Amino acid sequence: MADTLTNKILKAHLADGDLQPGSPLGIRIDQTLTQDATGTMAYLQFEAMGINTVRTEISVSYVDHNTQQTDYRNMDDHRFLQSAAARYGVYFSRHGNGICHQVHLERFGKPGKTLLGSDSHTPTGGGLAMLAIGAGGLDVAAAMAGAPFYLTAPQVVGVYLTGSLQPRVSAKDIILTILATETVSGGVGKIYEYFGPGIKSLTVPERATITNMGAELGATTSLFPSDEQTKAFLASQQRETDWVPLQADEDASYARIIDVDLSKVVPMAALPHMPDKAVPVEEVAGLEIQQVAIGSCTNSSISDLAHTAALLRGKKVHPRLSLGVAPGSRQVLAAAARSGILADLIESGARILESACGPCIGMGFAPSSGGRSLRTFNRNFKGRSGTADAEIYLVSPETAAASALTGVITDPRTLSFEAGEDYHPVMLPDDGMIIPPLEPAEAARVTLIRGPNIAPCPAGSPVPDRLEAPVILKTGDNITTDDIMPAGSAILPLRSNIPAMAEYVFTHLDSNFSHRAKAAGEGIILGGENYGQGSSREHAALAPMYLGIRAVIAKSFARIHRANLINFGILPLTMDNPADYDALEQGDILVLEGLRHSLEKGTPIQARNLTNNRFFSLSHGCAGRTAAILQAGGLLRFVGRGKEK
Ligand code: MIC
Ligand code: SF4
Repeated sequence: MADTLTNKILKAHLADGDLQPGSPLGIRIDQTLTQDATGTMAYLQFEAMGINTVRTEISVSYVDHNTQQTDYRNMDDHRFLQSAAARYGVYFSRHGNGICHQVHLERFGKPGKTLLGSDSHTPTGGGLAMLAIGAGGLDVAAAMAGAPFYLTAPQVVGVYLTGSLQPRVSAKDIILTILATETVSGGVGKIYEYFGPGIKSLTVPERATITNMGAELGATTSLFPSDEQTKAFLASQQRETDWVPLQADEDASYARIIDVDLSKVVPMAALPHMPDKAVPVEEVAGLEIQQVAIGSCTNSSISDLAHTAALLRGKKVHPRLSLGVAPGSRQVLAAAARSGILADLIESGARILESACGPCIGMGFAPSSGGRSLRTFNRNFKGRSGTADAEIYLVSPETAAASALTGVITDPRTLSFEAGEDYHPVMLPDDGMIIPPLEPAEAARVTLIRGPNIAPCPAGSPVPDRLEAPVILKTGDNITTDDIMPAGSAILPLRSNIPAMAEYVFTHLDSNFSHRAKAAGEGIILGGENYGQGSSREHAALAPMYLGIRAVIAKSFARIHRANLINFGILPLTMDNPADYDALEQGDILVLEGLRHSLEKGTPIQARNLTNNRFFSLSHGCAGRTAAILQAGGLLRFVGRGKEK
């Protein structure tokens, strides 16, 4: 039977279950990546599993999210991560070496391999024909321990590309165009596979921009074939031997096909505060801006910087605004320096920021109050920039650079500038900031370095048979993990200290949440559609669990967050009749009975709202392994019972 590329890779890694969309599936994981903000928990959990060394082909620990070192906590985390990498056979990419997804693409990614990363933008690797999936830290720890990764077998959606991009239109505009119609929840349970004659003209970094932001569709991942472009990219990294040709069979069938004629794509901007609110730039052209930021794992490749510099060369950024540029990796920064790109950026007035996530996760470069900021990033959720009332627009590097010159949102096609091909930047692979794993005997002698901010990971408790608890908070649709467990410079240093971090749960939406939850002892959260979209941070489950949240009732869930809730023993419940949402209010006391029986038998749960004496029906959608994890009180306890192979 003709196969999609997705199914070919899944079949080659099948460990459990089958590929029938919607059914549970376990796959072998070849590579893992962690970053510092999710990594400390992941290695604490790996330690709790009692395994000596990782059982993957390659595992890499990156430090890129919190590099500000405003006090001892940050460096303490880094030292812990470095010692854990040495202890468990993991590569360690040091602080300053670059953003995990960019560096992984450059140095470790291989076509046809599976990659599981404790970061939602792990699908960046799909640009290199890897099946690269984002997950919570605990799932990544389990994969490092050699366990299969469990997911719901996805539907494969084909994206058929024809034509080629017009000048000053770029890969970011392609994915923003797709987001505008597919929306931030359209990709849940799906893998987007790109094919067609249009892919030939797209380089690996351009493909990676598209697969990176496939995360914003809610998709399991996105995937490009491995072809001559892939070979050229690997050759530029002196890794040509890692290349294998890979593509879907000619007559492979897809659940649905989206047609995109690249020659018709125009510069796009996602309006505040959702990545899918994308419109042509010309519709918002002329709006005054105070800030421009170029970088993040979406748009920080050397060609992104070359296009930016070509536009800025010999000119100055508008006096009203501040332009920040964060190259994606040290390799990109060095190539920019050697080729003259960096000098042109500096001379234009750009502030060169560290090769790290930086402003993308609210670590500095926050906009002014009520400010309008143009960013080449992937998320513009309210408050994520560090300024609650700022307006963030997501755009391509070309649009960002053009607007940095004029001070207003500008369609780059309306300015004249050279393409940037004359820079000829050369990427010189240099692994000097990547510490390879130690020999096993030496690794066994390493002790983990734990600073005072590193608290043990709290464990969940088994789902009770009866739960009587209040609704602590009622939220709307598309609640993000940034809403649930915000990041930013004040909160990110607490990632390895759940009791301290729990104080900030929902703090931007409701500053009293943690207080109410603790006072209630046990509680329930009520959500709308696509609850928990966005990042992979398991802290958005772990910290509520610490506050006594036992169940989240929602209209629907985002994939990674639902898995994280299960991993920490919190029931993810959907309303059988979504209209019941309207009859529930914050403060209502709910009684949920027969929970364990329902987990065993897969039957619906009868819930009663004691406040208005209404009954309604809920489903958990769990069976087999996921039901058993909830019954055990989370994945760590489940593994502890020896049920995970
Ligand atoms: C993000 O972009 O939201 C993050 C910060 O990279 C997160 C991970 C985290 O919260 O540590 C993600 O995308 O998973
Ligand atoms: Fe870092 Fe931003 Fe990418 Fe997340 S989206 S990994 S914070 S650059």
